[in-house]
Amino acid sequence: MIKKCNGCGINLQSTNKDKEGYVDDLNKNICERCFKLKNYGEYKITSLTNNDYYQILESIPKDSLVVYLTSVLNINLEYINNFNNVIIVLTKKDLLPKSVKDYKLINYISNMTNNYLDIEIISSIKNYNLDNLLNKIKKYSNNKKVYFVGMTNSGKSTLINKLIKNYSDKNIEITTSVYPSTTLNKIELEIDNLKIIDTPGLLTDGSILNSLNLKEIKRITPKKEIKPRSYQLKGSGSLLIDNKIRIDYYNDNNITIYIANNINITRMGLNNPKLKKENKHTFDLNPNKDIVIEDLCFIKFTKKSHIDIYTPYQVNIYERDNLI
Ligand SMILES: Nc1nc2c(ncn2[C@@H]2O[C@H](COP(=O)(O)OP(=O)(O)OP(=O)(O)O)[C@@H](O)[C@H]2O)c(=O)[nH]1
Ligand SMILES: [Mg+2]
Repeated sequence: MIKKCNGCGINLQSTNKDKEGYVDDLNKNICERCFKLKNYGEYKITSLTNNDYYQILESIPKDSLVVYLTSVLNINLEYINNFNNVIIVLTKKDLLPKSVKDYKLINYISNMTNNYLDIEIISSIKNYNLDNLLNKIKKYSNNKKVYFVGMTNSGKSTLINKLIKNYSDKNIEITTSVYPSTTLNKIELEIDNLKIIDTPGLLTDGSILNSLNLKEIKRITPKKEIKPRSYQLKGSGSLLIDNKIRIDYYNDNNITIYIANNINITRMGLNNPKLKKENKHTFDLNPNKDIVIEDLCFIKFTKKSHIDIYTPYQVNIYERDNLI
């Protein structure tokens, strides 16, 4: 019988050290990659691709309940229409200021899609709304398997670990990490009479994480409640984020930046020699729009404005209605 890694779901094998699932001894329950990630924070890049992960999601029976997770910092419902019975879960609420109300976030999501049975806002690390979520899953599961789906890093495995801890007597911990592609295949578990299946997260080409090394990924990932930084912009100028991403503005505006608290933001004149002109993105914003720099930050603009953004990274930058 093929044995699977308890940490990432990949088939264990003891023949090829460079391939996923390697263990020196098949009696072990987690692969070497998970062992090193859990114990030393060492991350090994995997050769699996988004296509591999997508195929796993395609095998989900159409009548199953899908718990579709997306982080409040990176709302992405790109794949939601692949599924019929969906509970949308916004994760990592603890990272937004406490003053942000759940009903506003729910309202925002309900304007993006109609394809859901319910919406829940949670924080796994703060145990926030997990009872409510479990009740909703029970309500809609129909005694069938329940699939946890979402982009990489949306917090699927962290949530399942919390459900195991809170609602079962099992002593299992799936591998989680700040890096992309931690879970590599399906992991099936029984929790409180529910059959729950973790899946590998999907990747996007536009994530800034694709351009960063492991140390930088850790550095830009918010760990605590974000303290929004507000600026009253007068006339024209530039904001330089982390000494790299340049945002040029040309009229008065009130803006707020939501980014990890440790990242530097400096204001300067448009002719400052520090400023470089790389990969230009231009936006003509109507009032009350956000600009999202995928997996780095979002910026709330209040007034109509023309904005030029220059970045050394290949990163997706897009506008949306104000989230907050
Ligand atoms: N602040 C905060 N961080 C969270 C929460 N849930 C998960 N995270 C963090 O988000 C990162 C990704 O979590 P995972 O559970 O590994 O994400 P995943 O969706 O399983 O990712 P893949 O396996 O790659 O698809 C980790 O650094 C977690 O600690 C949460 O409720 N709050
Ligand atoms: Mg995972």
